[in-house]
Amino acid sequence: MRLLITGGAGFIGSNFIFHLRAVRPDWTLLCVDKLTYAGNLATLDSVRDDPHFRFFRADITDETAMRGIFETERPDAVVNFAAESHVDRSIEDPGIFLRTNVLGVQTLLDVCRSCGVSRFHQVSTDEVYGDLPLDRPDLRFTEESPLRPSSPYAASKAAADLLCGAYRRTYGLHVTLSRCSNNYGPFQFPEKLIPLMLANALADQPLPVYGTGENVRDWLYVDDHCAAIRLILEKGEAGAVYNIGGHGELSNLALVRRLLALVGKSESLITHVGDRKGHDLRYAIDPVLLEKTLGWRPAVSLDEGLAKTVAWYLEHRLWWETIRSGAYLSYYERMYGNRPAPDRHFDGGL
Ligand code: NAD
Ligand code: TDX
Repeated sequence: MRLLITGGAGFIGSNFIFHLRAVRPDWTLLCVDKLTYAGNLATLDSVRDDPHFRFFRADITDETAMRGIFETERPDAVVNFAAESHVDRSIEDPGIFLRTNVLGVQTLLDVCRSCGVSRFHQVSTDEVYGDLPLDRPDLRFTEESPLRPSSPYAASKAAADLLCGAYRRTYGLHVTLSRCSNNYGPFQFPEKLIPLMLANALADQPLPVYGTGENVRDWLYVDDHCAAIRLILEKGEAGAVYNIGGHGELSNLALVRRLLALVGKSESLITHVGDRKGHDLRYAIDPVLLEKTLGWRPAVSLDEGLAKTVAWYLEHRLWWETIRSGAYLSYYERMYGNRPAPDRHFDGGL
């Protein structure tokens, strides 16, 4: 298998590369990444000398570059992780989200089509479904739930999902899609909730919880997501959509309290700040299709995964401190420097 992985220098893509190195050591892995602020080559240090691994710095929206790589490297399959992935950034500046997350996917699909790539897997997100109410714990997202994205990020991912479906139907491309809940684990960029809170707690800085902190996310350890994608790639049905999640629901406030307990810091560091615009209330995935058809089960419980993640961030301070000391700081200042006081959640429909 010659597998082309886009976005492999980011959080989940790099973990996918490590997962495959461990369980499919004979596969050749071709990593394509633009190395945006979120891509970090240092993350791939452990595989860079592997003869079955190659790295290409390129933008998935650049058709000429993509065609060149595909024609030279002749991948059998593609898994697309490359994306602008941070909701808050999409609220600030949606344009780059549409370029990479929609036009980038169109470029990849076109190149796959003309180069005869036999499989394309698009890594999507549960955020395409919008949110669920807090007072209906019985409700979960299924693959049939309507697409009701709330943020520009989620809308761009939903658009890409629709494109994938259209290429399947129109051109008969072997496309699969997965929609996973919130991931956590090693190498997550410290703008996302868990690494940001850990880094702040370790520095005795305030922990900025948006709004009331009652918003619920459904957490999955990153390696379980990676295992699910590999299964779909190997056994998934063409045209199918698979939800991925491990019933790991927790409110943001409860999660932050657990992180503080794990690093032995005081809850007095918690600071409520103004809410995210359009902030989704609750995500919850029903993974029954993936469990029943492909036999997937998460291997790591939330307790175990959080302990492993905290241990990793404690042991790899250099990785995230380097990021936090660089260009990230100006973004951080913009994001949190002049944040308004907490306000109400916007609950209007479209
Ligand atoms: P990330 O931001 O950590 O990594 C994204 C990677 O894509 C980076 O290495 C970046 O350099 C690269 N990239 C960005 N634009 C590119 C472009 N135009 N061309 C080539 N490379 C480009 O993101 P992540 O958290 O690892 O998410 C990976 C994928 O999984 C995304 O598609 C995201 O929508 C999806 N997803 C993420 C989560 C989560 O909790 N993080 C959950 C479900 C789905
Ligand atoms: O400082 C913060 N304070 C805070 O309260 C940050 C960064 C986040 N939050 C809240 C917002 C969310 O309710 O924590 C929750 C998680 O926030 P993020 O880590 O930004 O993740 P989320 O918006 O849920 O999106 C993530 O999961 C789905 C990924 O970033 C997406 O790429 C993925 O598709």
